[in-house]
Amino acid sequence: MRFSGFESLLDRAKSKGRAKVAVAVAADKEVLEAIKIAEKEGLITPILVGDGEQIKRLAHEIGLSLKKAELIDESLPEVAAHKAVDAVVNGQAHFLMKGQINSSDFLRAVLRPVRGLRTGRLLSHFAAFQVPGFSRLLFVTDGGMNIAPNLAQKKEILDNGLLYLKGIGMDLVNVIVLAANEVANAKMPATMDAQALAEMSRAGEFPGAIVEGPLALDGAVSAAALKHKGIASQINGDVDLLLVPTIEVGNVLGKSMVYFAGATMAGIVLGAQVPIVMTSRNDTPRSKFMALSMAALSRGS
Ligand code: COD
Repeated sequence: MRFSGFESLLDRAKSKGRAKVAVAVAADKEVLEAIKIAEKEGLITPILVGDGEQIKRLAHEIGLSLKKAELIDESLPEVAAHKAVDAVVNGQAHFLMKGQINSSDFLRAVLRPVRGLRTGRLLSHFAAFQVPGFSRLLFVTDGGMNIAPNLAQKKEILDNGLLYLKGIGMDLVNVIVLAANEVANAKMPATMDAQALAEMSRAGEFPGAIVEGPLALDGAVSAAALKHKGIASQINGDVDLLLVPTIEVGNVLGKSMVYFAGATMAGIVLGAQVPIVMTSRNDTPRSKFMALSMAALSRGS
């Protein structure tokens, strides 16, 4: 099973019923617009944590009714992030969403040692892209949380991504571990890690997935490119999930798809007690709404 685009993902998410989402620092027009769409689609009921007056003013401006929403008035962003995490820990919310707050401050509240959302697993960022002209959703990890993961962390990042994709119904996942070329070279650590992960895959470490690497982006998405380069690949350009070597590679790859190719992106954090919607401040309301759908879909799986 594969997702042809966000609409197919949304259809499945809607079938799960409404979830309660705690939004950390919710006084943001785009965030509230995404909440408005998600509420209308029957996906969520919000708990909005942030500056109460601003939230009410923005909600009024965009025509979002707050009748069914819960409002927690807190004007300090860091404190609001902690109160939103509290709502999840106390069982009031099924998952969490980042609003108008710096990613690192938000993640520190998630990772707080006491009453945080840790599970003992590595938390990692996981993004989906709908790229015009590409036949299916393309997933990328980790372009948003772990800065320069080592091999063991890359394995955990991959495990998180595969657990998510299997949980939402994908039974076979094609993974390419990206590097700048296809030859393992000690001077390029990304190629060595990619080779090691591909070896783990051949040894059966990633059931339900084929993991290949090192491979450059062209060979990951194009059978013709592989043919020209004379590279054998079982995946043969049919990749579902790209594992990137560093946060910068993932961030630049994602923003390139959005700004050069007109892609829509949705991002969440995996590995915590609940899925966490972590979109970028420049993301459109549709992109933030799709991230809510991604989180809602994985709830309980
Ligand atoms: N998973 C689980 N625990 C973690 C993780 C993780 N990914 N990262 C840190 N921890 C734990 C550590 O084990 C430790 O107990 C505690 O958290 C603090 O660890 P530090 O000192 O390494 O963490 P910080 O606070 O300096 O940084 C953690 C961040 C997640 C904030 C940091 O990695 C970060 O800023 N990442 C980039 C986020 C970002 O800017 N993204 C931009 C795109 S939106």
